[in-house]
Amino acid sequence: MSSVCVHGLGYIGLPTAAMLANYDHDVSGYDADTTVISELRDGEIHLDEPGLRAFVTQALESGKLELVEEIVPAKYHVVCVPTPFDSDEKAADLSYVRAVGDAVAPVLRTGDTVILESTVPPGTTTGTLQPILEESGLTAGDDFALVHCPETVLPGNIITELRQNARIVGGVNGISTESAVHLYDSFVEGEIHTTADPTTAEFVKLIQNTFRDTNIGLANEIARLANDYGIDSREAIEMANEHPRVDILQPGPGVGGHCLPVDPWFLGVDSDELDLIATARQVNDGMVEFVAELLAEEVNSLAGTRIAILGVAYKGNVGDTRMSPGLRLARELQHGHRQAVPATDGGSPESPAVAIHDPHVEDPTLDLQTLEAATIDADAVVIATGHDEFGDLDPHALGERMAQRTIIDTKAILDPERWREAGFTVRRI
Ligand code: SAJ
Repeated sequence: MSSVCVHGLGYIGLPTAAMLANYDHDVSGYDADTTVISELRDGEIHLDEPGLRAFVTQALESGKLELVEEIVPAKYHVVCVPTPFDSDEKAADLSYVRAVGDAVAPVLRTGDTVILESTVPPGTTTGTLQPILEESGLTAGDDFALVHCPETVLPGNIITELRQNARIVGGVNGISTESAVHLYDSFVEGEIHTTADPTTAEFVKLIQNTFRDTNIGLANEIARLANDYGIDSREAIEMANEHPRVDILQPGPGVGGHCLPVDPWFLGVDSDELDLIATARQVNDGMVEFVAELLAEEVNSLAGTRIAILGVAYKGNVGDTRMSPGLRLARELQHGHRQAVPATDGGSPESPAVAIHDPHVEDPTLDLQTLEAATIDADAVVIATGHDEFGDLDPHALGERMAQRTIIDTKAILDPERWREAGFTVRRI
């Protein structure tokens, strides 16, 4: 089996490194953040992902995964570093990709393969990474293989999807593509497809997440329309999806995470063609304001009320809060929302007191409270994340603690009849 250096031990890199090691490759796991390395050495996994701890432990204990503080020569370099988006500049921050290029170039040898898995604007592999690597004096395609192979795994199900998902492999030439296919073939059970070049593979990844974001944007607009008509959007979408060629996703408080809210903008970095896609983004971002409006309708005036937000992870059963709709709603209620908060003293709107609770999130920078503390004397509760725990909430126990029995279920995980029977006013998106 081959030697592989995995660059970046985050949500994608760490499981990928462990996967390759558990499939008998000799893997060096590198992260520029030395605390990640030292925590992993102490047996701490910094990510909340089902099954990951045991999977990584197995790889480390077998000796096949070694944690390294310097980049080492390897037959394969697999790059899984973050590529954040600067929404003000409308530009992707490729500094981590460039840093990997700078660090790999001095150790690159003839016959090696460099695979970029990070999500990037089309053209990055050949336009940004390739020239940096070629500072080694070697030429991509002739001397070393250069490939984009986007990761596609769903947080919460990463280990299964790493094995089972189809992969898209686009190299700068046939030999590059073949070399990467050979590596993925050692653990991927899904189909491995090849594209003409890395740019197509980069584009494919972006349009996958854009399809999902735009579809959710449609669902969210449908939810707002359904609200105007006084009907249940979930029932309407379920019925619409009975048609064999209709598949509308679910509405909610907005779209979070590090992929769907960001990747559609990557498509527009070098293009002015974002119309529908940009509108869907705005619809999704506007959902927190819609939730605040629903709240204001139910408690009459938000000023002076206590609101409990349950769920600040970006989606159900994960602990990741990046671009979380729950946190955005908290900020909207406390600082941003003007229409829902009537002015009380000459135009200065008064905000409600907002408490947050999330059983999956550990973050000392957030003022997270227990369920009891967050909901005591609350005038309304908002379910902002579809954690399984929230589906098991007892309406009687919750109602006894609250000042008013109002619940906004943005993820439709509660049985509305049961909660209405317990005296609750229930609104859902
Ligand atoms: N959401 C809805 N309605 C839905 C589905 C999701 O509002 O019907 C929301 C979620 O609550 C969450 C957000 O969308 O806030 C994103 O969640 P997600 O589960 O749709 O996706 P991610 O961001 O966890 O992972 C996506 C996946 N992409 C696709 O399904 C096309 C995953 O396969 C990618 O690997 C990942 O992005 C990535 O890394 O790009």
